[in-house]
Amino acid sequence: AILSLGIAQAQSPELSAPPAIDGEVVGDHGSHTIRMGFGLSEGSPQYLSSRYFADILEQRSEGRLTVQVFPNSQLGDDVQMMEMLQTGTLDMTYPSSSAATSYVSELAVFDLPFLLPSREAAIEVLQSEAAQSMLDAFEGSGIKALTFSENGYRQLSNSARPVASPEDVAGLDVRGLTVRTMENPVHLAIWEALGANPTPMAFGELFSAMEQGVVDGQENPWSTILTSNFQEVQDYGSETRHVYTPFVMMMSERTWDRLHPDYQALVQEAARQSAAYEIQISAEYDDWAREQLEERGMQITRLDDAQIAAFQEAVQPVYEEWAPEIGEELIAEIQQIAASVADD
Ligand code: TF8
Repeated sequence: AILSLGIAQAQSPELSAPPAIDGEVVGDHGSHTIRMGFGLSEGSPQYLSSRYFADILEQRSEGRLTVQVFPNSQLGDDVQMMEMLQTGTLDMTYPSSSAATSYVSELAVFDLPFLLPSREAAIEVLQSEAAQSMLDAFEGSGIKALTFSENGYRQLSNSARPVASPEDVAGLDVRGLTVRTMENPVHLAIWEALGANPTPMAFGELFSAMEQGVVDGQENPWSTILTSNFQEVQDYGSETRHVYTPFVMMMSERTWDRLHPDYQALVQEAARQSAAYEIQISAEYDDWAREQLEERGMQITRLDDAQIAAFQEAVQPVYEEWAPEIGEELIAEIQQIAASVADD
């Protein structure tokens, strides 16, 4: 009877199980309920790793620390939830770094197109001292940044036409694609350079904007496209990998300050462990998601090196405009870390 309801049950990918929870139980320093909101839906790597984070806290505090998870932008978008952290009306959130550049401007380095050539390089960067100083730089903002994890390589999808070149984005005889971007100036510059009409918009409004034809397309990792059912309103995908976006797991400084130092240490450790798990399943999920999208009818265009190079060339003006702002030295440092992996 349940099957006849006609609700398509999404098949699940085969994901690694979370590592067993070990480590000592932390002493009794009172009970806290921690509310965590974020943008993606149940089933996303972000959601699954948040559950793991909750399990670690719960087990190692013998149930004194509990985490309530609110997915699907139900408490607000990335920007709004960070503001809620500052005022203390929400305990935790998990935005894209791109949404947080108004707090820590250095984070915009991650918005530069084609900066991180491989996941291995990206992960090395996320674990670097340079990345740790970006987390530390939140101090005093009302937000305690705990760890980076992976949103992933962003890919273009749209409802108008297959895209294999910047010309396909800009349109020759037809108008340029209207592409939703995050509310981030570097992303706006990227899509302007490609000849699109970039339209910044909160993620939670995106599905209906595409459904109603307000925008032609958007760009996000395959896993996000699938877990958000964008394939229902987007016929075409292109494997552009134009930006690698990290997530930042963060807590309200007010909540942090209320926690006993032993609880703080536990929260920090659980954040790192769940981020490591998220990074692992994010890759597994993303590969699977691309296949699933094709199975569900999305026409995905893979781009060869020459085609990617054409995109890279078209977005060069973004570096000219933004590198001085973000810091030439920081960019060089990140590129060097990335290159050290490529050379291995
Ligand atoms: C975006 C981001 C989002 C995430 C999440 C929904 O496109 O990539 O998918 O930050 O909060 O807005």
